[in-house]
Amino acid sequence: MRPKNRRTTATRERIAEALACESFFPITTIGLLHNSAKLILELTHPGKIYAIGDVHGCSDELNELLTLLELGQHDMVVFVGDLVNRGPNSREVLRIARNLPGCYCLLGNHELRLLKYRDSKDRSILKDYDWETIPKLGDEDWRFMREFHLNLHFPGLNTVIVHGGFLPNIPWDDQEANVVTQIQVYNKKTGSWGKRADISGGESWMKYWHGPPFVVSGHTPRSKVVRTKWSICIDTGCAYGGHLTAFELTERKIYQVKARQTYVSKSLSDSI
Ligand SMILES: [Mn+2]
Repeated sequence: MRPKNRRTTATRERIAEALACESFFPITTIGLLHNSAKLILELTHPGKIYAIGDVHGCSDELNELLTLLELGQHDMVVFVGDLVNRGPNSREVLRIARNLPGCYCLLGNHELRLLKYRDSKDRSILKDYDWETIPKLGDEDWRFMREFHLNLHFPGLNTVIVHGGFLPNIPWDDQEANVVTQIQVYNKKTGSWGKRADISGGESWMKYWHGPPFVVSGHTPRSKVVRTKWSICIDTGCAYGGHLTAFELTERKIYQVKARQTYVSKSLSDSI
């Protein structure tokens, strides 16, 4: 089954809004291409659908995971975003994804920030690791990142894949790029949301997400896969010496490879 992209134009506009600049034409153009009849058509998908968690430049582990998956001709791979930064080889990860047949990439907060910088030239928004990545990226890498989707919906599986997550009580397909790429926690009392470290009294958005749809996300690294009835997070901190995880949507199976080394030090929580 193909993901439904009926709303792709709207989500492209949302990405463009988040980029907050006028040079969003490549996104819009690509959005129209993705809105073609071919992608709107929901086919009976004969293969598996693998969501892959935050790769963060860990190209060796990605190659190992792809070997483990033994991808068939009809299988589909969806990267949940944050392919770049932190790990040793962001450009190689982008190259692997670009050349993988049947591959879709979602927009992570790292790609969104890099694209914002690319358009605005505002250096103040960049993090230290962006400065290491930017000189290594070529035009084809930037063009590729602009094609990333905000989310992918598989109606037949009642499942949506997104980088960060969703706020409760708002339809998932009506939420802004800044929210869905960045949310980790939500404070029910104040309604505020953001990173775990920034929101006091915040709890994982997953605790407040009661579905449907079932949501597959990354973005919040933990030492293991965590899940609730209506969501799963597959960011297992590969760049922090954890694992790189794939989740197969039709059989709901987990595949993992261990990080070859700790590229960045951080202790990982094992709880939601
Ligand atoms: Mn992220």
